[in-house]
Amino acid sequence: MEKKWWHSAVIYQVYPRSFVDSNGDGIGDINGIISKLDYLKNLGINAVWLGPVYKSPNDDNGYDISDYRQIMDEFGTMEDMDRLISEAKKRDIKIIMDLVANHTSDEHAWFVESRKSKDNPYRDYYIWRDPVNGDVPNGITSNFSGSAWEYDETTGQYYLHLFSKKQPDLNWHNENVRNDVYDFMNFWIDKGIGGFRMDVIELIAKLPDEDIIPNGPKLHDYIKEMNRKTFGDKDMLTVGECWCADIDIAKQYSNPDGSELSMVFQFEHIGLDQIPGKDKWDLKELDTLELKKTLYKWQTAFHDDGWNSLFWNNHDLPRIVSRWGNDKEYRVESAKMFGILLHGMKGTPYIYQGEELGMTNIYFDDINDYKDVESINMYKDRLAKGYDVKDIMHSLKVKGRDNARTPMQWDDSENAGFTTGTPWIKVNPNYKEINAQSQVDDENSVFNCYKKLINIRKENEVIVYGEFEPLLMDDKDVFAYDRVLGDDRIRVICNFSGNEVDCTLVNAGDKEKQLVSNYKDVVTGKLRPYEAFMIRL
Ligand code: TEU
Ligand code: CA
Repeated sequence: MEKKWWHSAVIYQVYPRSFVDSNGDGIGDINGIISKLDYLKNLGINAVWLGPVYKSPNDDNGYDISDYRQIMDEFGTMEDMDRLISEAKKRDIKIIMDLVANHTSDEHAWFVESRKSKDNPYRDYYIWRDPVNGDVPNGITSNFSGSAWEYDETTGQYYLHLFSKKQPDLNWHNENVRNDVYDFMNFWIDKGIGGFRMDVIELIAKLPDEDIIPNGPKLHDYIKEMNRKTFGDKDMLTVGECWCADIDIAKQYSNPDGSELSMVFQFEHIGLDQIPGKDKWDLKELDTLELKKTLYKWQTAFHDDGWNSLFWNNHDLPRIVSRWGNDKEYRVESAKMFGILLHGMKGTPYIYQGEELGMTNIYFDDINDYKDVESINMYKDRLAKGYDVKDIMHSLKVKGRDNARTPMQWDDSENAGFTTGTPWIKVNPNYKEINAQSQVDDENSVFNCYKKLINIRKENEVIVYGEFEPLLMDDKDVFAYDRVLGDDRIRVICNFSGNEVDCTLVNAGDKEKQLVSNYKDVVTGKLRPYEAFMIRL
């Protein structure tokens, strides 16, 4: 397979609103990000996936865009953005932009026009339908609760919104829509960005009348067309967000012939702690054997015919150390275990801001502390449906997206060094204990474990291109595997549990062959709670 820079790269996701506030208004901004580029350089990452920074009324924190060619007022100016790209480039860091093109804001000029009249030139940019028996056109529901159809008085029709009603879905079957999207993509490509993360890209070719939402029949035609008309001849990283991709679909997207994308985010492992067929809020305990089977299935799926992305976290997901680890007495050990388990695998790893510090979930008790439209809509919806408020709050604590969106914890000063003003969302009170300042120079910190993992990938081709060989498939506690390239064999061993467990896969005395570990010394024949290491055999 032809080698690509993004095969050996590690990507760091910045959620701009919560990263660093440079001007005291309580909202993270572009100048704040620039001020932390040296921190990111020190960590060793190669690219930043930057959450949306385009002009937006912020119904969904920038995933509702009103102008793709301007910067959100709160985040700064286009000059700031150009400087971010060039300052990052000086440090060999590429900027991957978030491409949110399944929908726009209802305040985007296209939609403002579209809703004016049935014969407006922009009418067909969105998806409009007549009422059926005085009600919604069909039963499609929004990802943010309730019907996906919103009635618009002016013309007496409904428009489709798969997310909030301030996020009308674009009609990708209209060629003008597609060309306008390609135009603004090229506008950003010309600025020297390193690629795109494509928001819910699998939804663009929907056929709402046939109840086909993800993976519409024309999806891959559109992606190939986009590729040809925008990034196809550039050396860019492109990653599609694909909740419904199976292995065959992922191979199609990530075909090494370069006709579509570099890779996709698939979420099969992420859905394992919800009741099958229900919502993410309907909780189920994780079955670790199921998790192992899922991870290993994807690890062994590609042989020079596709590429994986690797992640535990993003801005939509709870913090992994709180979710499947232990965010109390074994916070440090379990945070490192997740890092070691993931970064030994084949694919491109993504680190979400604060993951490298072992940041935890927030556990708000008051619904008014939640800012996320998804959480607030779910709360109202379930309350109206008669759910117990205690159960609703519990689901939010476990799965709410705001868990990942509390401000980055930089130091132990007020508001964790995120802002000198009032933060837009509460800071996690554990910032005095968990913050970057206390970790950067501590060789035993989670930060330095991640730094080492990033470096291991750079120095060991076997981690990038080696085959993946599963071990201990039936052990519910120990996750182990080998990576093999020629004569080089690296073994990764992780205790996924908070108990001491037996393990005879390696001997004590092998400490010097360990590339990274989360305990200082070695013991023989067993693993301590969340113990994890990589060892060269
Ligand atoms: O997410 C897509 C998506 O399906 C999630 O919102 C999902 O419904 C839920 O969060 C999973 O737990 C993308 C973005 O990542 C998200 O932040 C946006 O809100 C959404 O698209 C709409 O643009
Ligand atoms: Ca600010």
